[in-house]
Amino acid sequence: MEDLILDLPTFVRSCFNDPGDFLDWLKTFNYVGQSCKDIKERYGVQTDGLYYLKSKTGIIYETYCDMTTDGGGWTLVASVHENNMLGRCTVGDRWTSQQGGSSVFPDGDSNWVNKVTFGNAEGATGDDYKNPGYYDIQAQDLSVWHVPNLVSMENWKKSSIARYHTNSRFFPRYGGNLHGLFQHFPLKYKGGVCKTDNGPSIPIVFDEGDAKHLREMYGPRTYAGTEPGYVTFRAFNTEQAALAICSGVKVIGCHTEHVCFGGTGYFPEGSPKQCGDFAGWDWSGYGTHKEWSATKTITESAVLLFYR
Ligand SMILES: [Ca+2]
Ligand SMILES: [Ca+2]
Ligand SMILES: [Ca+2]
Repeated sequence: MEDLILDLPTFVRSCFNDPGDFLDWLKTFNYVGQSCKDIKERYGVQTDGLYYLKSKTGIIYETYCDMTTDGGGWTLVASVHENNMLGRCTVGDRWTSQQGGSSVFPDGDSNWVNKVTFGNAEGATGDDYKNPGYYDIQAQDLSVWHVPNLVSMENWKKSSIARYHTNSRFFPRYGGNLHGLFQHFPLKYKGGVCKTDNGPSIPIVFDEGDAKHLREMYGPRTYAGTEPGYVTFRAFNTEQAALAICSGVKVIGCHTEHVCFGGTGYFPEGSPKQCGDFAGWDWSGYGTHKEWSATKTITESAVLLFYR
């Protein structure tokens, strides 16, 4: 046993063909920070990929860091994935409700405001993902990627149908991250009315794709109620259901369920037809891109959320 311990460094080194690979492996243990921005600043790392992070309370977890976009330092904290558009607030609808879209559970699963974590970084395009960074990292800006389902991590960036970030350092005004923001703007059914009580719409800068193209991935009838070039938080609809995020648009209308995702667990209009992680994106048929329906491409892409 003692021999094994003494020989451990030799043994570990022997697992790598290239001494350079061994050094890279060793470095992943040295690179521990509270966020990808920390790691970037401390070690000058410039490679996208998985890194270990440590939360304030001591949880060590692994997530993907975008170390290149706009100077890098972006931490993947969550992904919102729709596994079954026809399952209306059923299994997998973690960002709304897995309890059936009933008025009995109007708040749904509450994952936007709790500290429950699920999924894994590498699986972020195959299921929902949420790590401790979601509530632990004090961020300034948000970056969003729409990545087709099941694309492998090494191809996320080049396969994204849209990538953008905010650059106005808006998070500190609202609690420093999404967990804080949704305390300021609770996702409560009947907690407000559309247009007047929506949360902030923050201007965005595109890293892949453009504002017009992203807006036009939603149903044609939504265009009159949106403005491209923003990310919006907590948008109510006509029936006072609260949706969490409207990606790529400012909402100026009330049919927010066709352009926003996540939120409360009860959507009265056509109940439970608008209940689910991607809400009513299929209102005029699945992936048809007619009337109120989004394209199949955006419907079958996960939304990856990053902080910096
Ligand atoms: Ca669903
Ligand atoms: Ca989901
Ligand atoms: Ca509606």
